[in-house]
Amino acid sequence: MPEKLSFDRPLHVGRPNLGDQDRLFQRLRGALDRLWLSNDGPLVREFEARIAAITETRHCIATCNATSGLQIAAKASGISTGDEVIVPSFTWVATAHALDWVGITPVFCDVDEESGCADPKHVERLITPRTRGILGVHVFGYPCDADSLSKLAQQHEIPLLFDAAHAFGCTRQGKPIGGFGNAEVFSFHATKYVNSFEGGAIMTNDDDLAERARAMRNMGLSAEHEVAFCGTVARLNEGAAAMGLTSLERMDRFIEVNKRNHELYREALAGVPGVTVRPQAVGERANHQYLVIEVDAAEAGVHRDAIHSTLYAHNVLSRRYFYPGCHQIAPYRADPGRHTPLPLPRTEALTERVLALPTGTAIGPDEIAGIARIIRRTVGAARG
Ligand code: T4K
Repeated sequence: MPEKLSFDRPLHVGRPNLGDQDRLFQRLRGALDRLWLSNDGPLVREFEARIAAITETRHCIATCNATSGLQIAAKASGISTGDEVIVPSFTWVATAHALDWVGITPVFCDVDEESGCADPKHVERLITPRTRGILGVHVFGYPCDADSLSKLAQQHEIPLLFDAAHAFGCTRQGKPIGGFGNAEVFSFHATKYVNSFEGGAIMTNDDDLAERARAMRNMGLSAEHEVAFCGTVARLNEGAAAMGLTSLERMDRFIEVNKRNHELYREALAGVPGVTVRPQAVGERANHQYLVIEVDAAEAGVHRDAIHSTLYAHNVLSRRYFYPGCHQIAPYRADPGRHTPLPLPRTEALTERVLALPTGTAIGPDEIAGIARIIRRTVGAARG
C-alpha cells in the first residue's frame, strides 16, 4: 500500500497558541464583576506594564491592533498627511496601508537579502526633502540594522519608527526589540505567538511621544473633556487584555515549541536541493514565530508556487508571506512614480522564493516530518 502523505485535517499557518483557559476565564469574570470592560481598564494597564517590563521600554500604549498603533505612532512622531515615509516593500501590506490610510505616502525601499529588512544604503538613496520619516520592519523577527537607520534618521532630523509586529520577545545586540528608534509597534493578533485575540502596542522611551500617543488612542482626550489632539479610537479592551496576559504567562513555552519546530524542519529538510529554512539572527533571542522556507527554483527544479500548491493539495495550508511586494500590489503599483522610484530587485527575488509553513503549538513532530516529506518528494520528482 502506498504511504499516505495527505493530512486528515488542515494544517494552518497562524494557528493561535492558547494559554491556560481557566486563567483566561477568571480574568474575564473579574472584568465582568468590575463592570469595567474598556477605556484604560486594570487588565489593560497590567498588560501594558508587563510588555514594558519584558521589553525594558519605558512606555507601552496598548492598541486594538498594530495597524492602528502604526498610524498613531506616525502621527505622534509628527508625521502628517502629505509627508513621505520610507518603508520596505517586503512586508505585510498593513505596514504600507497604515500610512497610506492616513494620507502619508509610503515610498518603498529594497531589502537586505539575508535579514529581509530595509537596506540602509537604499534608504539613504531614497531620502529627499519630502521624506519625513523611516519605518523599518523587523521582518519574521529578524532585527533591522537599527544603527544605520538611526544614523540616517538623525542626520536628516526625521523620526525612525519600527514595525515590530513579528518581533515581540526578540533582541538586537542583546537588547529587547521595543526600545529602538522613536517608537516601535508590536502586534498581538491571533496569529502572533503571543496574542490578545486582536491587539497591538506602541512602545517608546520618549515621554512626550508616549503622552501624545496615549491621548490619540482615545480621541485625543488628555483629561476629561480636554481634547489636546485630533485622535482616533484604538483602545484595547479588557477581554483582549485578559487574553494577552494569559498568553504572556506561556510566552517562554511558546518560544520553546517554535524553536523546536524550527530545528525539526531544518533537520527534515536538510539536503533537499534548493530548499532552505530562513535563519534567525545569530546570537540573538528569536521568537521563531514564523517558519519560512526559501525555494531556489533553479536548484529545486520547481518554483515555490508549485510546492505551495502541492502542500495545499495535501491539506497543508502554507502561506506566501510576503508575496507580492507591497510596491507590486494594486494601490501602489498603479502609481509607481509616487511610491517606488526604482525597481526593487532583491525584494522581487525574495517574494518569489518565500513560503511560510505551519508552526506553533498546534503542530507536532510527526506533522512536521510529513510536511517535509511532501516537499522532499515534490523536489525529487521535479528533478527526476
Ligand atoms: N505589520 C506586519 C509586518 C504584520 O505582519 C502585520 C500583521 C501587521 C503589521 C498588522 O498587525 P495587526 O494590525 O493585524 O495587529 C494574517 C494576520 O491577520 C495579520 O495580523 C498578520 N500580520 C499577517 C502576516 O497574517 P492573513 O490575511 O494571512 O490572515 P488569515 O485570516 O488568512 O489567517 C492566517 C492564517 O491563520 C490562516 O491559515 C488561518 C489561521 N488562523 C487565523 C486566525 C485569525 C487561525 O487558525 N485562527 C485564527 O483565529 O493575515
